[in-house]
Amino acid sequence: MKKLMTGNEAFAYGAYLHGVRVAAAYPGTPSSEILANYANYPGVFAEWSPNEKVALDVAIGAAYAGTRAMSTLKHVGLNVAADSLFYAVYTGLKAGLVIVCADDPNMHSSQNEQDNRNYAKFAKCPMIEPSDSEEAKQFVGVALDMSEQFDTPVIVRSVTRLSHSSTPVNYTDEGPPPPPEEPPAYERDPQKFVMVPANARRRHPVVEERLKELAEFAETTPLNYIEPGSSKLGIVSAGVSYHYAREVFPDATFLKLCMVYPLPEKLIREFADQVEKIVVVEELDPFLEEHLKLMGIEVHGKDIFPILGEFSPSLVRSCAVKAGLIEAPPAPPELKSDLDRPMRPPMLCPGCGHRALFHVLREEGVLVTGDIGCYTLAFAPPLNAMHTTGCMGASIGVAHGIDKAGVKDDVVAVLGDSTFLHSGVHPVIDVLYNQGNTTTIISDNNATAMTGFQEHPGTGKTIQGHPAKVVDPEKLVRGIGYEKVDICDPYDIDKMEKILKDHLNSKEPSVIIARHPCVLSTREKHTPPEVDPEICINCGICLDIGCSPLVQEEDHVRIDTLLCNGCGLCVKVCPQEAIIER
Ligand SMILES: Cc1ncc(C[n+]2csc(CCOP(=O)(O)OP(=O)(O)O)c2C)c(N)n1
Repeated sequence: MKKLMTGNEAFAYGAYLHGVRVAAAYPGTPSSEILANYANYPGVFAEWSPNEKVALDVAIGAAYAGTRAMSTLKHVGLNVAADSLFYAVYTGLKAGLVIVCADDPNMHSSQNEQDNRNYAKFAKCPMIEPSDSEEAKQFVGVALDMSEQFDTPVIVRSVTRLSHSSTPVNYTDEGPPPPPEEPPAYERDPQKFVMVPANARRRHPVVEERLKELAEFAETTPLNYIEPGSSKLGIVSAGVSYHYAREVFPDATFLKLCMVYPLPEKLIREFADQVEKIVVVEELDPFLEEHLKLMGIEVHGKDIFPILGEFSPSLVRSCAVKAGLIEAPPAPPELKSDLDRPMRPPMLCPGCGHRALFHVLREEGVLVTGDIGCYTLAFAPPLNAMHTTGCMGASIGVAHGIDKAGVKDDVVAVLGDSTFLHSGVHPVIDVLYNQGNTTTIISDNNATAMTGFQEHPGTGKTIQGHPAKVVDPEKLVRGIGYEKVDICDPYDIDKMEKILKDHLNSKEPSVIIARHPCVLSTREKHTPPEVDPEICINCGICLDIGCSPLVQEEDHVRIDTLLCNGCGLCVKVCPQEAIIER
């Protein structure tokens, strides 16, 4: 039987089918649905961990204990988990460990574009790359087998297009292998698992030797193969780019490399001998291209295709035409360009608590170091109320650094509740320990909203929706030693302003928890207010809160009652009292 599955559903199914019993992740687009789907299978343990490093350590622990394990993350998540990846490559494991890592070419939902194939080389960790959902399912099994055969974690690389597109998957009703009858017994082996320098020095040659064995494996594994075609042109490709290239160069000879690290040099040379010209079609970095060049093979790649962004069949085709590799196809029918569509910039939802908080921050004129979450949208007009954003958890350290540099502006750090628990705890410790006086504002909507409402340690529920202990940010920061901590609903604008002023005037480090539940999770809707056109002077002040139901008409503002959720923020900000609660 065949079933349409997204790449992420297929990764989850593959993990279940191939006996993964423990999986851990922190959400991040485009990888989040892998764990969310996996958690629905029977007889498995899945957890949302507070961050990717913790998740990978959990998976490593399970694999040390002889249980097949998986950790899934987005590309930047591997930056957070890299320390753990590197040690796990040294220690090896007792059972298979697969890390499914999804890159985001074109940064659909990310702060940077990075090609995590580089991590495979950097960490000396094998990597394989599926090109569709069927391969996604199968490759999880392949990775687990490789992991056990070579005693190393194996990374399976995805990209947004693969993770989120649906293609057919062979689906059986067969379940995974039956669970072991006895609980796993931990085999103590400190020489292998305690990476003090003396042991690590013994493990490094093992890693190097293993890489050689893996390179030999790459030569013969069915993951890498030549598809014969015209000898005039040879295409080297992997992952989703392979399908684009297949469409554009139907007659060429292909080298499909599903194992992208280590690479099969003999197979590559064999392929190179068969063709007159070699072109590498790969998104992002010239990873394969550089390897071939290092082997002394003449090859084209980034001289034809861009290093930036995401590929598509039409992009590959137009680059190939420009480079004279193929004839220009007949002109396609004219499509309406993007510019003809109405612009819909992303905006905070009507009723979002972040909006009320950032309205207050803007009114106070404070410098805001921001973080990553829905609230990052506050940087954009008309709010214009966030002045830095880098990566998750960066807001607090950056604010502390600005403060220590001697800047006289009032500075606050703002981050969400999920982000705080991901990577905000250590920087608040730093501020306290190093006598900073930064005010940290946790904009707490009781959700990991931006990535799809995954539970986190503050929500009181596990990934399966079971009740869990709540990690209360207030108790946490008080426990660390913060004495100045206040909680306020940002919709109470007057109180919020008062608390903010008080914290900014204080000489001690402090925390404000701006708490308002996410409107998308509560679905709370009140009666929309009304604008009295007789009173409205069209000053535009209400429009500055950036709420989509507020529409400017010729001589007054109108409220689109379908969109409005009746939060009443516009009522509070209107200086004319022209917006009236009903
Ligand atoms: C290292 C890393 N992991 C994951 C992500 C994806 N991501 C961005 S923001 C975010 C959490 C957002 O939740 P929260 O801080 O509570 O803010 P909200 O969106 O609810 O306002 C996640 C998971 C990321 N950008 N970087």
